[in-house]
Amino acid sequence: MFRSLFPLADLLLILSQGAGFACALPTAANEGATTDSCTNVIDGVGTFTNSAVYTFNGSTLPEGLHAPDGELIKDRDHPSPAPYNHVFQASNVAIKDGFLQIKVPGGQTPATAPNFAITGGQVFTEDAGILYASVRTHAILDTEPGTCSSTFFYKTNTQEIDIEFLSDPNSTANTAGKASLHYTNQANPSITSAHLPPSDIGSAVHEYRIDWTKDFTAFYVDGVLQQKYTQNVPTMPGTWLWENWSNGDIRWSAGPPAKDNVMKVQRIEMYYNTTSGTAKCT
Ligand SMILES: *[C@@H]1O[C@H](CO)[C@@H](O)[C@H](O)[C@H]1NC(C)=O
Ligand SMILES: *[C@@H]1O[C@H](CO)[C@@H](O)[C@H](O)[C@H]1NC(C)=O
Ligand SMILES: *[C@@H]1O[C@H](CO)[C@@H](O)[C@H](O)[C@H]1NC(C)=O
Ligand SMILES: CC(=O)N[C@H]1CO[C@H](CO)[C@@H](O)[C@@H]1O
Repeated sequence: MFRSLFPLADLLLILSQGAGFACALPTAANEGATTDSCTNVIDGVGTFTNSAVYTFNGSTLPEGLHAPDGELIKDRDHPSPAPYNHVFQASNVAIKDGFLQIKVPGGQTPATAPNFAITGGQVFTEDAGILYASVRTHAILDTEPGTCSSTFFYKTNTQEIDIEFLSDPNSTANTAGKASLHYTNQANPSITSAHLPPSDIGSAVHEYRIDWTKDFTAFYVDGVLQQKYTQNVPTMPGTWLWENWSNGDIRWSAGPPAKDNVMKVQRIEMYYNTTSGTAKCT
């Protein structure tokens, strides 16, 4: 049988966040993988065998990411219902001006809309086997009141790690009447806390980072630790997502927004392990 031999090309980069990673072409250990795997050592977090960097210079979503179309979330059927449902539409996801743009269009009238739904957008990794990661999302989060914009890990409602920005200062989940960032490990009950965002969250790119190991989750803004949890740490493999949505619930997203609310992602940098068998090192 043909065995391909690759030179071991070690590339050591020291990233600004203190992450060093060495990428290598396939070796005997991972021969047969569809793409290269690599060794990414993140200080204080651990080692990850996969990495992906997504930028949005083109006009379509990069390979590895997907935007669902027509996924309806029935918030009105919850035991504690929201006024409206929300639905993710691919038409609310655009790649424009170097950004992945996820929109909740302004001026929606959900009382008369199909399924009483407010439309928003979502993008997720096609890899649904992510198990432990350090994911950095460089984004501008819109302050137009009435949405929840987020980067998060999801498998089930009790296997979920979120950074969420609630843009309406009046959301009763926000503190002191200020639009806030919320860091959560979902479970029953969830562990969550609200933090004031950077003052220019709506106009400047900031780095929102979640680290997830078997022992903890940690939440960073621009490389500065905001929160660390050791309770409710997910243990199952799942998907990474980016979303912007609204369901009119004053206890969370509030809204819908009067004007367009557009979450703009400039760059996603992920270091992760996966159980899916599709190794990636880009
Ligand atoms: C990722 O997988 C590698 C190889 O199995 C392992 O050595 C490493 O500890 C894992 N990383 C984390 C954070 O669990
Ligand atoms: C793509 O976008 C990233 C981030 O916006 C930028 O740093 C990079 O230089 C761009 N690459 C090209 C080929 O334009
Ligand atoms: C928040 O509540 C205040 C006081 O009721 C109100 O003036 C303001 O318009 C509300 N903001 C939004 C975005 O609804
Ligand atoms: C991160 C985030 O906003 N996640 C939420 C997305 O919407 C679903 C359905 O409303 C919630 O269950 C998630 O918590």
